[in-house]
Amino acid sequence: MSKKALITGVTGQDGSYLVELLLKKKYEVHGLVRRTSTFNRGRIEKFLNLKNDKQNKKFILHYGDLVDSGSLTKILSKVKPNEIYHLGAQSHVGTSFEIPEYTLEATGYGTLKLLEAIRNLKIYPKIYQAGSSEMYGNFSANKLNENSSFHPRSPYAAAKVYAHWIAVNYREAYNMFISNGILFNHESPNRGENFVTRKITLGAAMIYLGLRKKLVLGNLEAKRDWGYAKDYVEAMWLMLQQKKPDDFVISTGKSHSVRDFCKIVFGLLNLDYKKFVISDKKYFRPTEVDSLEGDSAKARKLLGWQPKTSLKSLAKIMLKSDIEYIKKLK
Ligand code: NAP
Ligand code: F7E
Repeated sequence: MSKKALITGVTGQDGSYLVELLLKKKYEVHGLVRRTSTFNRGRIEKFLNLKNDKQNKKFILHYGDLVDSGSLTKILSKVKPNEIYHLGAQSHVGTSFEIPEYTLEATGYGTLKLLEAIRNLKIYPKIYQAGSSEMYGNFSANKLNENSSFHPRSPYAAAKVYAHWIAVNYREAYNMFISNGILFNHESPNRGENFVTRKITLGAAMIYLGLRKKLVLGNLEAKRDWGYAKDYVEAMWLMLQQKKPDDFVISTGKSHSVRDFCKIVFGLLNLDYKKFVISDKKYFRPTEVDSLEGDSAKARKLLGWQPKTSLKSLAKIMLKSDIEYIKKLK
């Protein structure tokens, strides 16, 4: 019998790559989706409309919401998954300053509601909890690993610290199999359009195709350790294939500034980014995380995981996809 997985956040960037990976591995995949007024299944549509009917039946969506514990209980008792990938969250750091209460509600409290529902139902799935490098906040001279301390610098990061520690607590208190991934930034053509890498590849593609003159960004000096989402969902899966739950940093170990990423992307089009990119204070955050660089030695050793995609290759993949996307729209 095939394993059953339930994904919260299935319509998001990581959800889309995880569905692909799990279907390839012959899982029956269930996804929690919220009701939205416009269609938001673009990233996973191709897995729902497969001509191959057999595969289609292996991917099933359920309406629910992380702020609605009744819906979580209903889905969990119906599906009884072997593995849960908890990716659902209000995941935009900048926006979390505008909607801090909702961010805590969905990202922090939503995690507690999910764990509590699982515990009360007396089901015993393996659970992946989507932690974030944003939890570290302040830059440290050393690369950040599982033992580095947290200093959240946004309502989003504070909510993720709560989610991380409540997951550790449920693991210790109730012996539940919960692994926290502490993932550094990961990007792809499926990245939301208001995260900086996608904003840059989409903006550069539009400038290249003559549809725009300028690209307005915020802080160009911030540095991030950027990897490819497709590589990172493999690490999530590997965490749940272990005998024991644990916490793992997933990162490339190399950081670059937003300015560097602009240079790479515009350079691929033989354009000088300085002629097109503007930095505007309106996109600066009240508190910024200046620099992040992760040490994923533990994951490399225990999971046998490693990143496969360089930043330049990632930029190429994203840019190519955005040029095709805009040409299609035109
Ligand atoms: P994303 O593209 O923003 O996707 C977030 C997902 O969460 C979407 O499917 C969204 O649904 C869903 N969601 C939001 N609020 C919800 C609610 N109240 N109830 C149910 N679902 C809800 O994020 P991502 O980049 O795939 O990231 C996946 C997870 O990893 C998130 O928890 C994120 O915080 C974390 N993370 C991401 C990164 C990264 O670099 N990408 C790094 C570390 C950690 P809608 O489509 O309906 O909005
Ligand atoms: O910002 C700077 C911005 O929004 C990266 C989420 O997936 O990764 C993501 O959070 C940096 C920041 O990602 C713009 O100030 C400059 O320093 O792409 P971002 P993030 O905040 O790092 C972590 C690991 C997560 O967990 C989150 O869920 O880029 N920046 N100019 C800009 N950022 C945005 N969004 N837009 C700009 O115009």
